[in-house]
Amino acid sequence: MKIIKRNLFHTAIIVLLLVGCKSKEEKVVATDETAKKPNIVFIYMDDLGYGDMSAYGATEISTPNMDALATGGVQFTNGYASSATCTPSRYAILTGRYPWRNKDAKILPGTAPLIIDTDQMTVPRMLQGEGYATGIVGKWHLGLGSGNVNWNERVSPGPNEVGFDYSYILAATQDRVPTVYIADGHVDGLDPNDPIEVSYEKNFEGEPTGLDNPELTTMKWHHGHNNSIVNGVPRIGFMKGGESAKWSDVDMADHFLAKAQQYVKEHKNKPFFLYYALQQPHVPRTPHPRFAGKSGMGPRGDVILEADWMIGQFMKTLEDEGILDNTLIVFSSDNGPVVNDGYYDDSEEKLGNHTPAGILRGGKYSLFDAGTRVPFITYWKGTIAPGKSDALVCQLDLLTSMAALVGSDKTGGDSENLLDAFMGKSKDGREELVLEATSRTAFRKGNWAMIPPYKGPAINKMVNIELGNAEEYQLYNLENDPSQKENLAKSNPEKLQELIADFEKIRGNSNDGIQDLELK
Ligand code: NG6
Ligand code: CA
Repeated sequence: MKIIKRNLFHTAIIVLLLVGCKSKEEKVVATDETAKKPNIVFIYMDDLGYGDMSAYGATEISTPNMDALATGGVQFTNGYASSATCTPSRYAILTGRYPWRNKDAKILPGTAPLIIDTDQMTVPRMLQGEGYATGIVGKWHLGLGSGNVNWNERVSPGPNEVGFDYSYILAATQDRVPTVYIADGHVDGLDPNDPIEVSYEKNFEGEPTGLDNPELTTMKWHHGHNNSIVNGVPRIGFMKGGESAKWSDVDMADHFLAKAQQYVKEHKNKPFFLYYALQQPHVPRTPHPRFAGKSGMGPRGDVILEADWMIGQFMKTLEDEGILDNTLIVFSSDNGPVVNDGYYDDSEEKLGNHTPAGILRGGKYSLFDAGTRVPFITYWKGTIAPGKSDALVCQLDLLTSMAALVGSDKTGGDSENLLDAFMGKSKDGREELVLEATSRTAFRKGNWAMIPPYKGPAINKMVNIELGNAEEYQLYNLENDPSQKENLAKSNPEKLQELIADFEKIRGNSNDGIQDLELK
C-alpha cells in the first residue's frame, strides 16, 4: 500500500514537473515565434533614378551605403514603381492597388484631402492585424483631411487613420506648402498665437512671393515654384503664419533620420514596420553644408550622397540595437529621375557624364521605362542570399507578399504574392504589369513593353524628358533593346496585338479622356 502510495506520489510529482516543463517549453516556443516575426522597413527614395546608384552602374557618383544593400541582398533589375510620379506610386505601394483605379491618385497639392479610403487594406493595417507597431517617417503626399484642412487643429484623416500608429511626415513635397512637419496629425512646433493658413488659389495679402520678390530668394525658380518663399526657396502654394513650425530645409534629412532611429530604438522589442520615406533627390535640393559641393555634380548629386549617408546611419542603428538580422529592408524609389524639376540649382550644368536614368529611356513623368523602372532591393542579413534577379516585380506586390511573409491572408487587389522572388528563392516575378505616368498607361509583359498612342508633346521641354507620347503604338523588346530605341510595332504586329489584348483585359478600354497631362 505504502509503496503504491509512494509511487502515486512520485508519479504526481513527475506529472507536475512535466506539466511545468511543458508550459515552460510552450512559453519559450511562443517567445521564439514572436521573435521570428521580422521587422519590416521600407526605405523609399523620392525621384532616385535607375542609374543613380553605383550598384546600378553609376560611375560618376558613389553610393556605398545603398550599394551595401544591393550587394548584400537581392538587387532587382526589373523592379518597378507603379507610376512615374509620386502620389500614384505611394498610393500603390501602401494599398496594393493600381493607382489608375483611383481618379484622385495624381500629383497632389498640399491641401488635397486623403486619397486612401480609411477602410482600405494597406501594408501597415495588415501588419497591425499581425501585432506589428507601424510607423511612417518622411514624405507622405497622399493627402490629408477631408477638404478645407485647419492646420491649427489635429489634421485628420491621415496616415494614422489608414494603419500607422505613429506618423512624422511632411504633408506633400519639399517644394509645396505647408513647409512644416506633422506629428500624429499635429503641426510640430506650432505657436497657437501664430496660426497657419494655406491656399493653392491665392496669396495672402502682403506676403512676398517668388514671382514678385525675386530679391528675397536664394534659389531661383525655373518653372512653377514662384509662390510663397520659405527659407529663401520659392514654393508651390501660398502659406502664411506658423513661423516657429517651419522646417529647416538643410536639416530635413538629419531630422527624419533622427526620427527613424528613435522609432527603431523605441520599438526594437516587438515586431515593427517602419516606412522611412526620404525626401531626396526631389527638388528643392538643399544638402546640409557638410554635403554641399561634395559630389562635384551640384545639389542633385550632393543630396544623393546625403541620403546615402543617412541610410548608412540608419543601418548602423539597426545593427547597434541588435536587430539587423531580424529586419527585412525593402529599398526603392517612387519614380524615375529628373534633373531640372523647376529650379535653377546647377544640377543640369554640373551633371557631367552622370546618367540618372542609366541605360533606360525617359525619366520622371515618362511612359518610357526610366519613368518607372527604379532601383529595387530586398535585404535581410543572414536570411536573404545576395544575388541579382531579373524577375519582374512591382512595389504594388509588397502588400500581398509581406502578408505572406508574416502569415496574414490579406491581399491587395492588384498585388501579387512574389515573396519567393523578394526572398531571393525564385527568379519568377509577375508576368505582366500596367505602368502609369501622368494619367496615361502602358504595359509590360515578359520582356515586351507596349505604349498606346497618346496625344501631347513628345518631350516636356521644361524638364527635358521624353514622355512617351506618339501618334502610333510603340512596342519594344527590352531584352535586346533596354533603351527602347527600335519600335517593333509594325514589324511584329502579332506581338503588338497580343499585348494590346492583354493590356485591355486589365486596363479596360478606358484610355479615353486621360490624355490630359498634369504637367504644366
Ligand atoms: C510638379 C512640379 C515638380 C514636382 C512634381 C511632383 C511644377 C512645375 N512641377 O508639378 O517640381 O514637385 O510636381 O513630384 O510645379 S513628385 O515626385 O512628388 O511626383
Ligand atoms: Ca517622386
